[in-house]
Amino acid sequence: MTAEIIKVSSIKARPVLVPIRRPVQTAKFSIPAVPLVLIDIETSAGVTGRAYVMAFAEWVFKPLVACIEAAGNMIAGQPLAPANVQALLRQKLLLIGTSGMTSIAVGGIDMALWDALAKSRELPLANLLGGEPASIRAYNSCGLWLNTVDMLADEASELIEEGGFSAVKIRLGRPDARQDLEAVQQVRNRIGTERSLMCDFNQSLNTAEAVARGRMLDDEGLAWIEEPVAFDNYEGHASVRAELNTPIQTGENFYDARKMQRAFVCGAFDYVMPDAGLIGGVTGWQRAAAVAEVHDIPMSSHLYPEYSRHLLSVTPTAHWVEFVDWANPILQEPVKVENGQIATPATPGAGVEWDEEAVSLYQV
Ligand code: SMN
Ligand code: MG
Repeated sequence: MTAEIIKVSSIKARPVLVPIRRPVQTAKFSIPAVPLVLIDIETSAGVTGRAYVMAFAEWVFKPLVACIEAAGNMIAGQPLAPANVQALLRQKLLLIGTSGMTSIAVGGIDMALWDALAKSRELPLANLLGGEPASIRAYNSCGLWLNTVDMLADEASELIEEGGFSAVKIRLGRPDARQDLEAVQQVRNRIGTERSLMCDFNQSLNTAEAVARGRMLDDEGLAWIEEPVAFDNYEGHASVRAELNTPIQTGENFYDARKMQRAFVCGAFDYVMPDAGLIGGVTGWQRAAAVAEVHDIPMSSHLYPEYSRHLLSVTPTAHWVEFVDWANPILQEPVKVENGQIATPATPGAGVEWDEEAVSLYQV
């Protein structure tokens, strides 16, 4: 018996601007409402693959939608074989490059193709990848932005209560270092020592500042210090790491497994957290997961909890899933956290279906 060869028929990309309860404010950027691009890929089997990608800023909508649609037109008529499609798209991008926007387009298309493939086989994505849908430990990343220190303890309590969380992440990088220390201590006092507290500098420091702030925070029991310096300053990450006991986390800006490997060789991190969109979707994630396994590095996810729960279900060194609820308003099945865990759905595909009424409300 030979399996039917399913082909890619067409692609649609739609921008939506989704309201957010606690607007993103880091030391380097803000996101007042969440700009997402929804991708629908029709196939000859009649199943539709779906994924969204984060555009990060509204001005990116136009070029990102154009990039996804142009790439989608190039793959129309191709077999539904995500790894081969990715190789083709990366080859087409050889000269223009696969960082940033082009990588997000490739990653989003890849996720939607894997969703279509899983649906066509009537399997949850985690099963198609050779594993089983698992329950993944989550930290709440939906708050503790660079806001007034006085409001953070109450917000930490709210964040913990939103899903019985055992961990939350705080953003740091205030102009006055003592305010960062104060913020960490206020939150720690509220959540107690039995819960984990991660922190993220969002690339805001230079190496010397990062060493100084890291030393200041080193006895606060932080689970990790994330992106203390520019993401591609691997040597800087390594210098900071050499000075501290607190583990260094990075990876949300890696756009392929090779960058991750380079950073590892430089000694840049203890933990890694690729972004499923930017690393090249399911295909790119699997390659990154192999690098993490080889080097025994705990691997967490960045954004995209819907896809990440399937991916972490099959990641040998799975660590934490970052919970953000930003796509929930447009999903038929919003991501839920119970007892601090995200359950991976056992329905075919990734479990990403649009609530079309909400989509029409937020489409721009
Ligand atoms: C982050 C990145 C992008 C958007 C919002 C927040 C942050 C994180 O670096 O790790 O969550
Ligand atoms: Mg981060």
